[in-house]
Amino acid sequence: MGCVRIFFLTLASLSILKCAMGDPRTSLAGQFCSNIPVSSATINAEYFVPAMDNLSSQVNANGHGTNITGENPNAVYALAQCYGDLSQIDCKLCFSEIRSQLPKCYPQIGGLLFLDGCFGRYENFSFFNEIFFPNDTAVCSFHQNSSNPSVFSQVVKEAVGNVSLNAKNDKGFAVGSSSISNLSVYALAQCWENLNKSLCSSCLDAAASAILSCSPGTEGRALYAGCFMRYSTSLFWNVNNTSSSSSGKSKTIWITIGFVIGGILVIAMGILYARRKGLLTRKKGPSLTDLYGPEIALAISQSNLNFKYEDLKKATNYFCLSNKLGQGSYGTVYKGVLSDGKEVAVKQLFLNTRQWVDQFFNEVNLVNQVRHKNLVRLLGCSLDGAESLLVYEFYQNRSLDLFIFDETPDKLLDWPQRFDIIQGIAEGLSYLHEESDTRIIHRDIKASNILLDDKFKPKITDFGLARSFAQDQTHLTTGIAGTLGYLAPEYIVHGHLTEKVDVYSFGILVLEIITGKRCSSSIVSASEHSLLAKVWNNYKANSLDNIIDKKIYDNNARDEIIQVVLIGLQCTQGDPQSRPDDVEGR
Ligand SMILES: *[C@@H]1O[C@H](CO)[C@@H](O)[C@H](O)[C@H]1NC(C)=O
Ligand SMILES: *[C@@H]1O[C@H](CO)[C@@H](O)[C@H](O)[C@H]1NC(C)=O
Ligand SMILES: *[C@@H]1O[C@H](CO)[C@@H](O)[C@H](O)[C@H]1NC(C)=O
Ligand SMILES: *[C@@H]1O[C@H](CO)[C@@H](O)[C@H](O)[C@H]1NC(C)=O
Ligand SMILES: *[C@@H]1O[C@H](CO)[C@@H](O)[C@H](O)[C@H]1NC(C)=O
Ligand SMILES: *[C@@H]1O[C@H](CO)[C@@H](O)[C@H](O)[C@H]1NC(C)=O
Ligand SMILES: *[C@@H]1O[C@H](CO)[C@@H](O)[C@H](O)[C@H]1NC(C)=O
Ligand SMILES: *[C@@H]1O[C@H](CO)[C@@H](O)[C@H](O)[C@H]1NC(C)=O
Ligand SMILES: *[C@@H]1O[C@H](CO)[C@@H](O)[C@H](O)[C@H]1NC(C)=O
Ligand SMILES: CC(=O)N[C@H]1CO[C@H](CO)[C@@H](O)[C@@H]1O
Repeated sequence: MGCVRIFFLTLASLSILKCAMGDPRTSLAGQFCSNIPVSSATINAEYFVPAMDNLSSQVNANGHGTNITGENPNAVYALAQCYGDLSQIDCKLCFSEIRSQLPKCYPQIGGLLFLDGCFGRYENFSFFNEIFFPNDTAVCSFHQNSSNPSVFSQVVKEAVGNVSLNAKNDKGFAVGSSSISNLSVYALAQCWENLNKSLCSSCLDAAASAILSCSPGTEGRALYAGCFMRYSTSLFWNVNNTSSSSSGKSKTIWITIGFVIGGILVIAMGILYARRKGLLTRKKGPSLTDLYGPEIALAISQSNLNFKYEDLKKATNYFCLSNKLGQGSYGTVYKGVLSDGKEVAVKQLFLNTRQWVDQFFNEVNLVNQVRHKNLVRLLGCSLDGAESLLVYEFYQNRSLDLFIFDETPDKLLDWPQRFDIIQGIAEGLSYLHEESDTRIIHRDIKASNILLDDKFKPKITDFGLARSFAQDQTHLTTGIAGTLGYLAPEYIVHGHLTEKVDVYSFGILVLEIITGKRCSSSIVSASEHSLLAKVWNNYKANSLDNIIDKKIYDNNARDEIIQVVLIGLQCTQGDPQSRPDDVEGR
């Protein structure tokens, strides 16, 4: 094994980890996108950002909010609701997840997103009084855990009945539990606060009757357009709340976060202003000169980084959904085949770069020069169409998450392959941090951002451009980019961005690769919440063998695997100073 120094893991660092935060419950309960694509002339993305900004300030103050921005038919109607037991800080974290995940519906014109701690929706029509939608559903766990299903069903019925009754009588939110002898069931009910009493009641009645169909499963969730309900055999809600009406407890944290959020707002307003000033709708393909003036147009068109929008549109079969590869930060990625037969990945950006195109182009140019065998190459961009596009190399095996979390045998990566992947990611990251001319902090290292080529060599994608999306002169970030679960505590709480943030995410990723478990998988019972906590517990109990993915466990490799687990733990220490600088392994 390589040169990574394994520090002695002190008890102090363990306690830092423990006090990281409460539980914002950001695991996914369900996402439903509308089936109407945005027609290219009516890009409601223009209004999405300001609508979310406005919602964000309402959610911070009240735990919920609604907003309408723009004019029909392009208007954005948006709603967000935190569930009543979340503390103010957990509510913020949950909403920030909503804000970053909702655009995954793009280019569909709207969508609903249910997380376990909050809800968000946006559409181009008014839906604020809707309590049903076509995909209303109960999501059940089929795991049963009761020697006596009929008694269990009785307990579920009582818990659900009590919370829906209490929620109707008390501002649309209630938690509660019921038990008979050694059986306990915990339940939560939440109506969106903009609904009047009668709409709330109807929604809760429907949700309650739907969720009962989950019994005797150990978990049930009802997802309705106007309310959310859940029951579980484990206690999943926060016992110690600081409900939205209670005043801030820890002022220092609020000030820091306020500062960060303020920063996001200022930047977003800046972008908005810049965009408003510019070209809102444009039907026929204008020339680069029309768009950007002769000087920039000349620079772009003479560059070999320039792709034509029309060509890429054809290459991706008009951004056909069957070509969709996935969702990266800032946009949807499609597979494309250029006229010369070359396969590429085309990212359709959600944000419009038009007003800062020269700067954006510089950044593309810069990132194009960052070359390393473990980094995905950015081939160029297109700036002359309805949306800005980025063009990347295409890799046959898509992304790492499709392999390590998959149970099917033909997707199995053995230990030597996983070890090579870890090693390759470490080398790529080291290069970004230290050896490339532009020092780059990735900010969003996670399994889905690691692509695999036909020989399963890892390639890090989605790096570099975060800088131009969130201009960042100081060390305070302007927007918390990244994915909860992979985010270092100091970055979430203080917005403090250094290479150590990547080192932390890398550590989480290493643990995922070894355990085959996601750090925050969807619909898990509350008890299996944190992968990191589980690994620590096994470390303390001297039983790390338990956490190794059974499919790769092998006596000969065991020592090496354990050593890599320790590196993962080393990288995820709460105190950034205790994390290694250099994750490269050779
Ligand atoms: C959000 O919109 C409301 C209603 O127009 C307005 O009073 C409030 O100031 C807005 N908040 C922000 C942060 O723009
Ligand atoms: C929605 O947010 C925008 C941007 O802050 C604000 O101008 C508008 O007044 C808000 N509308 C409503 C209905 O809250
Ligand atoms: C929403 O957008 C679709 C597609 O652009 C359009 O057909 C529809 O009329 C819009 N709805 C409203 C209420 O404007
Ligand atoms: C929503 O319902 C429609 C038809 O009722 C179905 O085609 C679609 O797959 C559903 N969407 C999800 C996410 O379940
Ligand atoms: C829950 O409901 C049952 C009847 O279904 C009732 O006997 C019990 O008192 C209720 N408990 C609470 C805490 O409301
Ligand atoms: C609950 O108690 C019953 C007997 O009283 C027993 O059969 C059952 O296994 C217990 N269940 C659990 C989960 O402990
Ligand atoms: C089964 O139910 C018991 C009692 O409610 C609970 O303590 C235990 O954690 C449950 N086990 C699982 C795997 O959910
Ligand atoms: C609640 O709102 C709905 C829809 O706006 C309306 O039809 C209904 O009359 C309202 N009910 C009450 C009691 O205000
Ligand atoms: C709630 O707060 C009390 C006192 O502050 C503490 O003793 C208890 O452990 C807390 N409970 C949870 C679940 O955090
Ligand atoms: C559900 C619940 O426990 N709500 C409590 C949250 O905390 C406030 C005050 O801190 C109480 O008033 C609520 O009853």
